[in-house]
Amino acid sequence: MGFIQYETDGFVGILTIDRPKALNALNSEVLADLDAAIDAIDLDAVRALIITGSGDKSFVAGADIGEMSTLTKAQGEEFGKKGNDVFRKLETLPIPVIAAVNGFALGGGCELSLSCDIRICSENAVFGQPETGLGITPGFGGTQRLARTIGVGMAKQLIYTAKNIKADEAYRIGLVNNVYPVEQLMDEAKKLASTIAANAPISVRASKKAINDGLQVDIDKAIEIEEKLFGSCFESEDQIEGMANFLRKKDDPAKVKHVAFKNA
Ligand code: DAK
Repeated sequence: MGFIQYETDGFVGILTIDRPKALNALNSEVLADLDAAIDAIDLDAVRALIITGSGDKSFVAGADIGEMSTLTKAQGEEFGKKGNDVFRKLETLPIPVIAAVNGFALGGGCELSLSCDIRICSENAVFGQPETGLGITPGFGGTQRLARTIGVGMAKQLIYTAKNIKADEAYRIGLVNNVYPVEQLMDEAKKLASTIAANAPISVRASKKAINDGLQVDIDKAIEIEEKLFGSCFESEDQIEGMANFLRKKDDPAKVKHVAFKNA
């Protein structure tokens, strides 16, 4: 895929946005390649996905300003929809997605990380929504997902001021879960992804769906969503074996064994 590299490491998929000359900025081609790369992920073989940027300087430095600079109103809306459709596909991917933010995550780059389940970053990471300084609004979900992630007040401050923040501030406001030295970031991302991948895939997927879908509705409906997804795990091989393993352990600690969860 032209602007996307994809590899797997055990149950973990690693998707790299690869346009380093433009700091991995998102133009229409990158978005189309990202869309196709997400579609091509074998969800029977991969249990967690990591997204990162190519090079040591940037995750994604935003939507491509050159491409956007001459858009008409209609084209602007179309470009926004293209990005939103891809980001929503990522957000609703059945498996967890970790953004390993290895440098600039500005505008569309910050928004890409927000459509992932978990964000971790390197010490050189820089986050921001510079759009109001460019005469536009955030257009790939930033006005919606940033507030849902870090709270309305802080999201408004970041968007209205267009000021960038460094990794330590991103950690302080809960935009990222952890900050690592640059050279450790991918190892830590893989460790986190592998820990997730070692748990029962249907439970992890059902948990992601319950959290995401539940956040869109009122608490009574949200609890119903959880009930349905909780119920859906029963009679699966993983539920039967996971619970049997616990009971064996209670009976005789020597009988404990590692459960190799399946997709069943
Ligand atoms: N777009 C295009 N090219 C970019 C780019 C970007 N966002 N960011 C960097 N580049 C390119 C530079 O032009 C330069 O290319 P050459 O000149 O070498 O050809 C190359 O990457 C290296 O960049 P610099 O030379 O500038 O590198 P520095 O280390 O000096 O600076 C920087 C790094 C990240 C601070 C700087 O490049 C920068 O400020 N970049 C722009 C960051 C930014 O403002 N990003 C947000 C873009 S706005 C919407 C849809 C989407 C969006 C909004 C609305 N709808 C349709 C409603 C999203 C908007 C955005 O993402």
